[in-house]
Amino acid sequence: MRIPALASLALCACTAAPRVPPPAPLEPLPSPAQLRWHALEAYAFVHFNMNTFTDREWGEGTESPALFRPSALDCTQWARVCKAAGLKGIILTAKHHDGFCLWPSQHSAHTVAASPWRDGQGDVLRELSAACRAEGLFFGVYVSPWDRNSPHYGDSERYNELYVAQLEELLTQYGEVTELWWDGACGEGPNGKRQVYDWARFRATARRFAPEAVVFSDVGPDLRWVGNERGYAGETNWNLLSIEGFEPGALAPPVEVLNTGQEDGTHWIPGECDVSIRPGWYYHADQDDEVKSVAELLAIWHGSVGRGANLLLNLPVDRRGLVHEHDAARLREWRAALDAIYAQDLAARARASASAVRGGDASYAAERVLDDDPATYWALDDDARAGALELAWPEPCRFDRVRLEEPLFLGQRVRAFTLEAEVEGTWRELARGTTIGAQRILVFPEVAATRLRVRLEDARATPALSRLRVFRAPAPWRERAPAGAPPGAVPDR
Ligand code: FUL
Repeated sequence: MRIPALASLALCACTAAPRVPPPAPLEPLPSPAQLRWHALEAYAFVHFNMNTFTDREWGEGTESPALFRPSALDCTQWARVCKAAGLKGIILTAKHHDGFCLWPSQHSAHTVAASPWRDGQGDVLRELSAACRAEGLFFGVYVSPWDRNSPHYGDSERYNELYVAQLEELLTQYGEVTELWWDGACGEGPNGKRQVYDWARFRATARRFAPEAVVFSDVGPDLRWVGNERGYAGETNWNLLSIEGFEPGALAPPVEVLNTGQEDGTHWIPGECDVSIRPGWYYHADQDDEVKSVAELLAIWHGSVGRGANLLLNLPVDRRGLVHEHDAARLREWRAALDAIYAQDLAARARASASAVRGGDASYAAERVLDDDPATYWALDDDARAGALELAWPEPCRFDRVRLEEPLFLGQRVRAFTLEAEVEGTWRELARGTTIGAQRILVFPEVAATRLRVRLEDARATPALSRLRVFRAPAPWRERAPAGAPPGAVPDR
């Protein structure tokens, strides 16, 4: 799927050119591919491979290819389930640690070509990439560098050569690959030899064959692991990370750093939150009744997307080769809840004003946060580090959540902000936070307010806001403040 580039949107955003030049972009900045990625919000992981048939999470690499025999594999079903759930793409485990390849790799004998499935003529990647294209989803691949089957694993140079050749197959034979996903696991080879991955070469290979793809690992180069597999980014979440001297796996930065990013990080490497809809990554029939609840999935979405990260939600496809009915039903309920919660932007009925506007130029006025054009924004003069924006309603407006966005193409800026509401003539604090980034969602017990104020209190450079939205969730999903929780906190797990 092609996502429109923000850069080209920017060209047609304002009919009247601004009189005052925009704030200078603050480095580090996102690449065009990263900016497109930020707009995706949520997409699916699919763990489906040899482990599906052995009921395991990690295979040994000695499994017989004869075991791989899905009875009714249908990638169109996966794509339709994902699309209906609002998930924007699918990243498939093309090769997991046991080394079995879901495509007929010329560089391994341990592949679908040696299996009975489709008489050895099948190629799951071909079927999935076609299904994704047909349904308007992006397609991505997980390719484990750890390969417990390869006879060359541990013979570092030889195996790196083979791995690079497999990357080339994956990145050139299936149309556009939007995301390439690397975990950092590096176990011992069959002879006890330690493999040393050539990450620099792997990265260069990805750039060569898929320059438009975003590449995920603990330390990027484009997306970082968020430090846990529960689906939660830090409440403070910088898109910035310093990677000098670090590598994926054992040499990665501490998980706390990956969780929050670094305000003074040297590279733009935003967080991606991976989590499975069931306890396991792979399908296990005895987990059919352990699909996460809608409430859990909503909390995960708010803990990832609502903190400026993206959500990679795993679906363990079953032995038939289908997304199980329980998972598909739960995804539909989850999407219905999200659609109901975010159905109506109440800011559209408000009047916007600001404590100050950049150079007094209407191009940067408060109401720029009310349109859904990501290229327009409210901005302040260069020397400002704080400012306030207000919405006013003619009648009290009931709401329980606010969504904020920064114009990321200018770099990530805001370090501290507060939300306040005027309720029956008295101002009260609703929530406070640190970073905003791509998006920050604050949830709080419902108020009926005549005014809402976003007070930007501190920033790395003059702050700006591109969007402010206000919502009221239907009763079942309305926030009930957990005892002792700070105002505005989204319940964590
Ligand atoms: C990890 C792997 O070891 C797990 O099996 C799973 O694939 C997870 C998403 O990444 O590194």
